[in-house]
Amino acid sequence: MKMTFRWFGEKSDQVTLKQIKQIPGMSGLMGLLDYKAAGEVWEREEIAAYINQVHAAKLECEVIESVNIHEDIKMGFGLRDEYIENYKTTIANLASFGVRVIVYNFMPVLDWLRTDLSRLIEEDGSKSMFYDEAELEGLTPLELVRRTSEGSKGFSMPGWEPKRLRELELTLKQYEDMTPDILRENYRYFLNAIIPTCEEHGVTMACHPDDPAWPIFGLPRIAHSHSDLEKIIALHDSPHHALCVCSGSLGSEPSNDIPAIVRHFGTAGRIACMHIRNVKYMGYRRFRESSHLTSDGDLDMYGIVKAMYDTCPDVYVRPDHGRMIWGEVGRPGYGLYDRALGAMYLQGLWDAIDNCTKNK
Ligand code: DNO
Repeated sequence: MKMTFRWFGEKSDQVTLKQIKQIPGMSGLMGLLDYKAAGEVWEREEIAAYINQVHAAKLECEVIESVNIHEDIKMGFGLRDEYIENYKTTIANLASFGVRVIVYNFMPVLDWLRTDLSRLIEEDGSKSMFYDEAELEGLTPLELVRRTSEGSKGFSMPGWEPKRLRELELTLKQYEDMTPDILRENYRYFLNAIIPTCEEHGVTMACHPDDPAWPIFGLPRIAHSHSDLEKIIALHDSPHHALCVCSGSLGSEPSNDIPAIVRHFGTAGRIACMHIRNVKYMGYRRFRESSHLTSDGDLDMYGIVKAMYDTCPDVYVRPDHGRMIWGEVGRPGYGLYDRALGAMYLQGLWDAIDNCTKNK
């Protein structure tokens, strides 16, 4: 397990590289350029500016997240080949700076989604992200976008780039006749085009699952269950086409058995990295993000780490969203303190498993 942390760049993150470096066991980052719109080439100079800073802080940057896919690729529109060429250039550019894994998703229009980015947890006064399907039903997509941008306290939110959201109404309309099968075929087309480039440059693509783990606003979503992930892996036969298993995204749906998913795809050699966090169920399609501690939520964190230890011990991992605690003000989900506690908890589980295994 290589422990990493998400960092949004010097101008955009309230957390500093020095603080990240001081978290015990931190090997590097899962980085991103949060200002890039889907479809744009990530230029060498901008990648260099980000990664050189990371290296100067004595951290690695072998994973990059949120290289977002233009909707024309997902919808199979005429300009998709142009956007695919851009994507290939981005892969080669990232590889030349030592990037080995790219995390992306194939969710139509909207990336992850919550109905409240800062819900008070009465028991201890902390705040966490919260989702309630009943609340969502009363909102139009545009109202939800407004609510999310108001709740983000001026910070950029990954997957919620302004350009994409400006075109929201039109894009939602364009998806009206899209079925999951058509979406998967467009996905296959994309993979067939880019995976040879990944093979040439030693990069693995890691697909992030749908968050939450069900369709929203009637949009087709194809990455939220064990069988969905099987279908995705079957789209292209290469170890460079893999998964980013996100326990909290898949875990929003109680019927998803996360340790079993990790075991299955880990054994098949198709997990490149993991986002690990816990979820507390509060009713049907109603949940909040809890601390990483098993007893605070409903996921089996030991089972998840054990499955990873047994089947894919070398993958990159990061603690995922954290609560806001100790008065911290920052990007919802991406404060310093609770994510640092999460990193320590995951490493504690790992050490205990490692000790028991070796001293058996
Ligand atoms: C949410 C993140 C996602 C993830 C992207 C990858 O906080 O986990 O934004 O990075 O879906 O493309």
